[in-house]
Amino acid sequence: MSLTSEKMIDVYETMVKIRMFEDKVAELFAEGKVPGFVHLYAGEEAIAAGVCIHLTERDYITSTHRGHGHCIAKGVNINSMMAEVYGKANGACKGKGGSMHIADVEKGMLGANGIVGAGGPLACGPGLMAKTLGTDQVTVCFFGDGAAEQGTMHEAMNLACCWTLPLVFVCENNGYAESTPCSYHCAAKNISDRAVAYDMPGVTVDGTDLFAIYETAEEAIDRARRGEGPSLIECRGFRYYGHFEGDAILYMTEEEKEHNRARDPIDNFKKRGLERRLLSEAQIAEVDTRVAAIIKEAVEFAEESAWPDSEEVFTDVYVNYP
Ligand SMILES: Cc1ncc(C[n+]2csc(CCOP(=O)(O)OP(=O)(O)O)c2C)c(N)n1
Ligand SMILES: [Mg+2]
Repeated sequence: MSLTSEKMIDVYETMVKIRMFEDKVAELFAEGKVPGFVHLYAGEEAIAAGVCIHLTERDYITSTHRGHGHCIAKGVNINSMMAEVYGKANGACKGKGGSMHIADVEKGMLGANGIVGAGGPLACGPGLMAKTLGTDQVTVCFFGDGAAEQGTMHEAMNLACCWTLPLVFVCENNGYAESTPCSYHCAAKNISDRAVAYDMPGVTVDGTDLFAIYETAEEAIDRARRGEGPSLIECRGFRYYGHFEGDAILYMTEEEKEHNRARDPIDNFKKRGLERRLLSEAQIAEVDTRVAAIIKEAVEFAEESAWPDSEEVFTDVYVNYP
C-alpha cells in the first residue's frame, strides 16, 4: 500500500528525530558529557523509519551497536534514551547500558548490542516463540555489512528458514565495517544474493530511499506475518559520522563524503514529498520545530536526572529462580 499523507508525516518525524538526536549526541560527546562508546546512525534514517513503520508494539526488533535509530523508530521514549546515553538512573536500562545497549522489551526493542552479528540468533528466539504460540508477531533483525560476514548471521538465516520463522533480515550496508570497505570484506556482489543459499527472497534497495524501503519492507513483513517465512533486504547507504565518535574518517575521500551528502535520505524524502504534494512546507516546519523541542527536553531530562546509586551495581545482574 502506498504511503498515506498521515504515514508520510510519521516517517518524516521519525527520521528527523533520529537525525536531531544523533547530531545532539555528537555535540554532547564532544563536550565530554557522554561516557563510553557512541556509534551514530545519521545518514541511515530511512532504513529504520521505512521498516519500523510497518511494525506494531507487539512486534520485535534486534539491533546493533549503532542502535539509536532503531530504538527511536520502534518507539522507545526519547527522554529515557538520552538519560541512558548519559548513564543516568532514569535511563532505559537504569544507566547500566549506555549508548550501545539501550533496550526496551515493552516496546519490542530487544536491545542494541555490542557483539557484531549477535542480533541474528537473538531474533530467532522471538521468531520461534511467535511460531510456537501461533501469534502473528514479526521480528526484524537489523545488522551491518560487517556483521553479514559473521558465522552467526549465516546460522541464524539458515535456522530461521529451516523453521520458517516470521523474520525479516535487514542488512544495513553503509559501505564499511569500521574502516574496512565492503568491497574488501565481501566476496559477493550483493549481500542479498546470499538469500538464495537459504531459499528465501533477497533484494537490494537504495538505503537512502524511504519510498523504496517502505515498499520492500512491507512486502517482506506481510510475508512473515502470513507465516511464509523470512526474507533478506540489503539497504545500501552511508553513515555521516565516523565508525565511532572520535574516528577521523581518514578512509573516506572528500568526493565520497560529497557524494553521500547529495544522497541525504531526509532531504530527498522532503523533495519528493513536496513534488508529489504528499507533504507541505508548513507540515515540515511544524515537525522540525516540535522535534527540536523534544530533543531539547530530552537533554534537560538527562542533565537533571540522578546518577545511579552504587548499590544498583548488584541489581539486574543475575535472575533468582525461586
Ligand atoms: C563479534 C565482534 N567482533 C568484532 C567487533 C568489533 N567491531 C565493532 S563494530 C565492528 C564493525 C561492524 O561493521 P558493520 O556490521 O558493517 O556495522 P556498522 O558499524 O557499519 O554499522 C567491529 C568489527 C565486535 N564488537 N564484535
Ligand atoms: Mg557497515
